[in-house]
Amino acid sequence: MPTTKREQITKHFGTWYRKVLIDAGVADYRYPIKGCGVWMPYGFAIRKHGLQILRDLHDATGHQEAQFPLLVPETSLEKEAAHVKSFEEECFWITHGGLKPLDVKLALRPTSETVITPMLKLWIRSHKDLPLKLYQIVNVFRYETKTTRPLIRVREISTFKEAHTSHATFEDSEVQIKEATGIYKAFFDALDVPYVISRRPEWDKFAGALYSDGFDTVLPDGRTLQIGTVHNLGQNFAKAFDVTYEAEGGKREHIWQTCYGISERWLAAVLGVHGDDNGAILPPNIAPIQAIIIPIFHKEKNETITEACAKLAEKLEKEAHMRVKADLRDELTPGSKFFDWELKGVPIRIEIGPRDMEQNAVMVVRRDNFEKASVKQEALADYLHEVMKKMSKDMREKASKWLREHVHSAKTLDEVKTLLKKRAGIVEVPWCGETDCGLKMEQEINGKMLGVPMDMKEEVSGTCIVCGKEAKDIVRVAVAY
Ligand code: 5CA
Ligand code: ZN
Repeated sequence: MPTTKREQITKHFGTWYRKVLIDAGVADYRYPIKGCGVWMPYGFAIRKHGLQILRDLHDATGHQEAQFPLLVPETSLEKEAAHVKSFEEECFWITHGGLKPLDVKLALRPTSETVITPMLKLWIRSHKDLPLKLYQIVNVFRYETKTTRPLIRVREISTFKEAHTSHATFEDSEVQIKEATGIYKAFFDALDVPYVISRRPEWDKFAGALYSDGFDTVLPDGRTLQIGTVHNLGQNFAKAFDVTYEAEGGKREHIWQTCYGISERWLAAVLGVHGDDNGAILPPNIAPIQAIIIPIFHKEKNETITEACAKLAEKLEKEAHMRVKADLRDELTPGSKFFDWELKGVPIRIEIGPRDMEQNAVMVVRRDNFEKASVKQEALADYLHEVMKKMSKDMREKASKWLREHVHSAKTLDEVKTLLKKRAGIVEVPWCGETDCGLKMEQEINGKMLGVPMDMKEEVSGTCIVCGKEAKDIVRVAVAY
């Protein structure tokens, strides 16, 4: 019996990851343009289920889905000074229409503040139009110069969920930040992916924002991955595009904005956080196939068993409302079918052999721990729903425990360096709050400051690990993707 092992995935994560993406039929980045990949049918199906959860969470909280153009005129992109400074080098630029040079260059949107805000100016008149909460799920383009990695750092971000909200007051925008944070928590909880939330330091906040909060998880190689960000934009874009509303006294005020984004990185996190040496392990919530039924016969094909498998698949789909498939391929042994579906991360395997047939039972095997149980057919539907719930809970707990074990605290630069050299995960350290010390810290440790914890009460004590002055904050640092 195979057991869950995480040797390959932790020691050779890059190799494991690339192989699983292609061999499991998730995504293929061997396209002739760097950082652009293909969603293969199985990956596309996982994506669809994940996005449904994300859409439901937004729709249930009064967000409206819309879609804006891909192209941004340079004249719009350059309106907000900090924004253009950060993004102009990261844009793909269109300079020609056919063979004729364009009067105004067009950028492929790197994100959509400068696409959406000019339209808000047309739509928002009075306080009655606020709040306005919009989102879109589209592709955006960034000319990334760091090493590209499938789903993790791509140049065509093909699955960019960006929400953009407008409010009458700063206080309302702060309430929105809390709601957005709650939506992202719920999303990652549904994927059983654990995270920490940190307020990014000034030098790493989103260009044009007052502040940015990042969700980070730790991948099996000990590096952190930013899996989502929530930004309070203040009135920076509203002022740049002069978007105002008529307040109750008749006075015109600039709107307050927030935005928050999640990309296909959520799937990279799901694969990395849950996978084992046999391949992917998908949370039942987003698995395109929740249970795979495999006929077991030794020598020759057994028609009765084959038929029972096909029938059971149909029955579970109809009566238990599960996504089920029977693997009736003649040319493969049961063993090689197991291998295939394990690689693809199907949560539950159902085996039917001659003995099971006699007892009117089936064998149920969990992908996450290979636990087996013989279950009577009549009790199967309820049993499977229970198992899926249990599995999701166990996966979340296992992943959370692993993350907790990869958060350390340290009191000196040397301790941090040693921990990060071993790729031990996240380290919490005291910091005086000065930018100079922060930048020096990043340089010394060869890592990044994730920022001040937003998901726990900080008890600040000790001295800055760089300058030795009294600490103002505890900050998280890590080697980040
Ligand atoms: N306008 C804001 C909110 S939508 C924005 O663009 N924020 S962002 O730059 O932080 O991007 C949102 C999220 O997209 C990031 O937290 C990160 O998880 C993901 N992301 C950013 N760049 C890439 C990339 N090159 N490949 C894959 N995902 C990315
Ligand atoms: Zn300092």
